[in-house]
Amino acid sequence: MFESIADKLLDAKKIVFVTGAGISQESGIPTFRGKDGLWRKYDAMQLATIDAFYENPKLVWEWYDERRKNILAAKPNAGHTTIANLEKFKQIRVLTQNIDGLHQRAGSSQVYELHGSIVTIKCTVCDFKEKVAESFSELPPICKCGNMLRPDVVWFGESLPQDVWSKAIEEASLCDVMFVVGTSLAVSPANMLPLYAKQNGAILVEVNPEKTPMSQNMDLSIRSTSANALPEILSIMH
Ligand code: BV8
Ligand code: ZN
Repeated sequence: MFESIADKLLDAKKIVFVTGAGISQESGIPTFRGKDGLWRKYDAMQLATIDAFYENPKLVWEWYDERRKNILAAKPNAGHTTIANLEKFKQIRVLTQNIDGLHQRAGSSQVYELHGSIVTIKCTVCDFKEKVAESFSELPPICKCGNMLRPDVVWFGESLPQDVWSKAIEEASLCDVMFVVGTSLAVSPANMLPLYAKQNGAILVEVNPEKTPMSQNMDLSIRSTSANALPEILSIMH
């Protein structure tokens, strides 16, 4: 699958992976598209907003609790483990829209969580923040300052963590090859990262069973699943 860019891959110093829900689909975690994107009768895009949270914090917490249970029960797949193993050969950076932490669990050491993490919670008012230890007896859980706790994720209409976003732009602008894996590129500003790489003359490779809005900008489009396609990159490195 990757023969046409094998030389570029072998010459590359820094390789960046921009990933989305598709890379975790083969770990049993639903994507946001189509029927997958619905929880009970709610559209994920509706629930992942600060308005939905203040309108019905218990409902939003139940959604994240259920997703966290699925995610903690899931295992990284060959897509995640390949990216982690490539660190033996190249400088690898992962810029992910996923909040599931599966890249880190697969062993990737440089992961930038653009949209936060489902395994961390924070206070809606004070600067309290901690990893989720146990499931909560009462929803929404209350902080010691008396205000509601919330998942440490970025909701629609909220800005990305500035330090993570500026680092992501830097890495995208300095890479030799960028793989865009398992994302519909429907959400901004994350969907602009391939543009930064293109501006720097990087090789752009897409791994997705379906076309995306940037397919025509790719140097190579692999119409396959990530767990099926990515391991082939390793065979080129050996
Ligand atoms: C912001 C965390 C500044 C929470 C998420 C109108 C027009 C344009 C933009 C906007 C607009 N109105 C508002 C905006 C901005 C908005 C936006 O982009 N909206 C979209 C919907 C139009 N963006 C924001 O609000 C961002 N903040 O801009 O701040 C600002 C502030 C105020 C006002 C304006 C601007 C914040 C966005 C972050 C939101 N949080 N997640 C949670 O997860 O609960 S986004 C969430 O959805 C994910 O993180 C991800 O980013 C996105 C889903 O996309 P994908 O991951 O790509 O998944 P998807 O299901 O869509 O696609 C899966 C793909 O995988 C498919 O292509 C499929 O073919 C493929 N696939 C499937 N299986 C496999 C596979 N590929 C490989 N292998 C497989 N096995
Ligand atoms: Zn607090």
